[in-house]
Amino acid sequence: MNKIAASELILNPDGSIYHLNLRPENIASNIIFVGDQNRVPKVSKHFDSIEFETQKREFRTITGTYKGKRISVISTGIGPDNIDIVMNELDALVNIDLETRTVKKEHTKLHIVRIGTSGSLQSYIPVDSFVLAKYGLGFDGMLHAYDCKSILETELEDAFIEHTGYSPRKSRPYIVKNSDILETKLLSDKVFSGVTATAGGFYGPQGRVLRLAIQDPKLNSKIDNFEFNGIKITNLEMETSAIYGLAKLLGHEACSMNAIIANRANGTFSEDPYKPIEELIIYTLNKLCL
Ligand code: R1P
Repeated sequence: MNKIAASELILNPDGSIYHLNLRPENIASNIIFVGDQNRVPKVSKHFDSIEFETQKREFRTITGTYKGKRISVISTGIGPDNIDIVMNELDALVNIDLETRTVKKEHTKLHIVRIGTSGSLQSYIPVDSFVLAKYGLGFDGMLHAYDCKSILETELEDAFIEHTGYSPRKSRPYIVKNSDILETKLLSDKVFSGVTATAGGFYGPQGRVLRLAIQDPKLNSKIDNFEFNGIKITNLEMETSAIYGLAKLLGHEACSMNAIIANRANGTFSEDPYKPIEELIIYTLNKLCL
């Protein structure tokens, strides 16, 4: 068994993993991701009981039970670079023996659901609605650091690249499917199903122009009108594709639920963005812990 060096798998003096500050016994196998650390207690306030709480930087974790089922909620902060940290460290907590620094023989699967905020790209998906991401479409490039060819939806990627004339100077857009098991649990007639695009930034990478010109000013409208076998790109945020990619590579289940607080197609913003988030938290907890 290869021993993973201290420089590669970094532990804190108390044995917890470097960024998340967690030990293996601190997390449940059902995990909710939120971006904002202040959203963690907005999820855990619904729990029956709380057994553990910690925070380091933007990574806040609370573990407890909901309707008798053990569950953790963790804030990831913003962006795919943070998702690389959170997914690898969570996986290490369950699939690497931190004492011997070796990969465990038995694989443990995590069930991960992101509850995030997002902007809709389609006028038929209004503010205050919910979108479940059937696919994550990554513009961020993070996943290309890994040997990921086997999990990609290459036909869909090629059609998208051709339709948009995507610049070869940017990283190749990658597309990864969600977890069938979690989709079945979480989908209902209250939720749109779509493709969630993930950008590696908030302004230029999502086509927002303040003072800087962007590389392709027509990219957002080409994204909006892309269609392949009935599949359309529904919304834009900053984490989903990275979660889907790393979950699939590491053997975990993942699904992303989006509260639509802005509609980029018609320029509207929710009058009370906390309301759809609160409703999506309750909806997701109940579907997940049936
Ligand atoms: C940007 O404001 C942040 O909000 C969205 C984006 O994905 C990005 O993280 O999600 P969260 O509300 O989950 O953070």
